Amino acid sequence: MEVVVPVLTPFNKEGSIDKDLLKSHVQNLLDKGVDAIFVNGSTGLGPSLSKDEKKLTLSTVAGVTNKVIFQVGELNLNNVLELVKFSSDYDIMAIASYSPFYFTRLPEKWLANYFSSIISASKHPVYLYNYPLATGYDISAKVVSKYNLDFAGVKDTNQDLSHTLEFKSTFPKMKVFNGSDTLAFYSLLTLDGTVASMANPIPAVFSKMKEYVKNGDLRSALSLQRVIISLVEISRKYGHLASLYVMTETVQGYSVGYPRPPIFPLDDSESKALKGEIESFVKGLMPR
Ligand code: FW2
Repeated sequence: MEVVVPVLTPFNKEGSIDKDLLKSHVQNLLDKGVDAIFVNGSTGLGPSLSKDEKKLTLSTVAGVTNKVIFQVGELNLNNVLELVKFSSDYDIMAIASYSPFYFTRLPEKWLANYFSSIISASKHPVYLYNYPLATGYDISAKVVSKYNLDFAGVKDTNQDLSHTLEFKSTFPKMKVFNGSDTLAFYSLLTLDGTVASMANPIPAVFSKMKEYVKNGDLRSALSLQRVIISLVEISRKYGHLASLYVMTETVQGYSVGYPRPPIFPLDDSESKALKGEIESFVKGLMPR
């Protein structure tokens, strides 16, 4: 059972990646008990990172830990395969990719071709990142089975847990994660773990929840899930992705820089209001 963090990518005001902030954030997440780091995910603004920036996030995070899943998805398959090749020099757990997005009505077979090209090129295990709401494509267990895609794992970002569970029942050996913060407890209980953006600001809550689930104290685990849901609701009011930067700084006490437009940083009054809400919510409530 694992807590995986889709790590935020810290940018400076000019829009370049701040490697030092990324390194120290990753180190803190590991110190707080998370099991692995998902690099270039949605939370890491992966779809807006260039190929070279994706390489930079990998080399930076791999300098801290080998518990890394490296997301390589792009709309140019040559770039994707270059990233796959680049990853072969690193000792990491796995690579992952979402579907090519934006283009509508791609035949299922083309999507399968995209993933099988990655699988054939990779020396690392390959995980599917299935996020139908964002990509427009649902690479379900049935699709994976139909095209014999040899995925070692899947991160299914889906509010329908039964959709994620179908991967486990179809492929018992596959590592199966759900990627929704609001289902983290259920993912820990029924799957191989959770990939949770909220673990950026509150890693210790997730590791505690995992411990409760392990020890069978489901009531306590569920009370932490409720805390997570409340924080997700607060963050969504201001824009979830940008809010995570402010929340992480507020709760953890260090800067993780800024998001990069079109994920606009919160302005001063929004940051202040969000900080106020978080501080009053968090105070005395939970381990940090
Ligand atoms: C990622 C995740 C979490 C997301 C979820 C979407 O890569 O950022 O899927 O936060 O709202 O796995």
